[in-house]
Parts: sequence; C-alpha cells; structure tokens
Amino acid sequence: MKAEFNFRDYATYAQMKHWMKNIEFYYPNFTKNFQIGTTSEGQAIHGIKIGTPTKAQKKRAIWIDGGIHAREWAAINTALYFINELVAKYGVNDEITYYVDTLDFYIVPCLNPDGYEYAHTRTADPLSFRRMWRKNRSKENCIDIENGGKSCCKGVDLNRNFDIHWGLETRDPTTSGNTTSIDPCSDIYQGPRAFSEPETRALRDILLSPELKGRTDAYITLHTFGQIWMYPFGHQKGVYPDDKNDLESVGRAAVAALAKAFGTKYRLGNSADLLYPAPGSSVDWAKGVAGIKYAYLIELRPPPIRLTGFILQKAQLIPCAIETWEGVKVVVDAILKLHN
Ligand code: VAL
Repeated sequence: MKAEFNFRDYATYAQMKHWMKNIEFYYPNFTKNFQIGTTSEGQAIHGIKIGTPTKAQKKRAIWIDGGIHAREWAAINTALYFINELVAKYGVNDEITYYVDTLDFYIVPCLNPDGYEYAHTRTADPLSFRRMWRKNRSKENCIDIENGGKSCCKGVDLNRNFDIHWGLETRDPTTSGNTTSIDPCSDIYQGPRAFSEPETRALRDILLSPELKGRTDAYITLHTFGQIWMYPFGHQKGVYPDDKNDLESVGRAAVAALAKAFGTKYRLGNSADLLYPAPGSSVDWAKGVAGIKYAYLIELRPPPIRLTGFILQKAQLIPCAIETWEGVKVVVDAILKLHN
C-alpha cells in the first residue's frame, strides 16, 4: 500500500481528506475524489469513488457513508478501512479485483465533518458535551416557548432531516420520550423543514444525480453503537418495503459472515421494531424515495450496554472494521447476483 493511514486511532478530518487525495495520486486508474457539497461551516463533504472505468454500459454502484452523527467515530474509521481494503487489495486479491472492475464504490466516510471536528476538539473530560455531540453545527434555530421565551440552539440531527415522514411524532416505547423533536436544543432536532441542512441536501442530490440515479443497488450508512444490522422502514413499527424478504435474507447472511470473523453477535431487524421509531432518516429515504434496493443502517460495536459506547476502545477499531467488511461483502455479492 503506497498511501499509509493509521486505522488504530481517530484521525482529524484534514488527515482523512489528505489520505483520500494521496490514494488518488497513487492509484489514479481506478480512484477519484469527489465533493458532494459544503457544510454550513464551509467544509467540503469529501468522498472517493473506487471502480475501474469501463467503456461499456454504466456499472452498478454501491454507496457507503459514515459519521452522519458527530460522536459515532468508529463508523468513520470503518468506512475509511473499507476504502483501504478496496484499494490495497485491487490487483492482489481476486475477489476485490472483481468488485472494483465490476462495480463503482462511492464512499463518504465523514458525512458530518463540522460535527465531527467539534466533537473531536480536545477537552479534558472524555465524556464532555463536545465529545457526545450528535448533530451538525448549523446556525442557531429558535422556537417560541412558554412565557414569551425562546429556545435557541445550534445544530440539526441529520438523521431526522430527510424528507420521508419528516416531522412525524414518534415515541420510544421503553422511555416514552420523543424520538424526533421540534426543539432546536434537543439532540434529535429534526430541523426547521425537511432537507434544511446542506449535508442532507448534498446526499439527496448525489443519489438522485444522473451519475447515480437508477444504477445504485446498495445504500449503507454506518452508525454506532449497539451491534444491529437494520433495514427500512424505521419510522413506524410494522411498515416494511415490499422486498423485505430480500433485505432480511441478505441481512441474515451478512450478520452471519460478520460473526465468523471474531464471533461478534449482531441483531437483525429495523429501528422501529428493535429500538425506537426514527422518522426522516437517510436509510428510509434511500429506500423509499431514491429506490435503492439494499438499504441498510448498521449500528457497529460495542453491544448496547454502556453509556460510553460511543467511545470505542482504539484496540477495537480494526477488528470492528474487519468484521463489518465481511458483512458488507455479502451485500456486494447480492448486488452482483442481481445482474448476473
Ligand atoms: N440510531 C439511529 C438514529 O437515532 C437509529 C435510526 C437506528 O438515528
């Protein structure tokens, strides 16, 4: 591998972009950097396309993103690790070579760089407010509250901001708390309107662009934590896509392949059934509006027991990425089967 990266630690956003640019420099024949948009703080939302160009008809594509939530750092590392697997093993490993020659991988490892950088800025307390930041960093929004007061805060929960059942009132069955909010100071603030945020608009626009529309067969969005492999729809219990059986059988094979690596156990299901209803999410939109067949949201390590689960021990980063890649390869194989 000509472009080195330290997967044992959490990088800055600048380091990630620098590494992706290095990859393109060293592997210009099958990699290309791209930018899907600009955040409210002016940062490029940066990604990399990995796929050998063909003169023949357009290749099928797979989309992978990570870090839509600022504090879910292991998701970003995992997406970066996927890039490394594809690039370092191209021309070396037959399976990966076939993938890269046959498909186009679009990977945006850090969809919310403003939030990530904010959460990543060092503070003395590892569990500080900053480290646990979830939203983006868009300018303050306000709502009127009782006694003529106002509630004003920065940031929107990007995974509540997509235009699919946006703003639906939902409750967590265990705590009875809301699972999306109209209060700008809430962690799960849905935004003033659907697609109010540059990050969600950027994702929408690329997935609906002529480059990707109609040829994308998988949408994979990496989150932490809880070890759950999820398929749509997450906004309400008991509402599934028509091809739920396909999503479930590929998902089942994926979690089995994942477990084979180190024995890590994942549950399979959807957010509303296993956790809580989540309207306006990217995975529901990718499936329900963009029409992408294999849409999955993966909640990575650790298991759902600890409050500090967002801070995955550094020693676990590579194993987490390795096993997740085993699961994702099952989805890639399913795409290849669709067209052969
Ligand atoms: N943890 C995710 C979220 O709250 C759900 C949808 C699985 O966005």
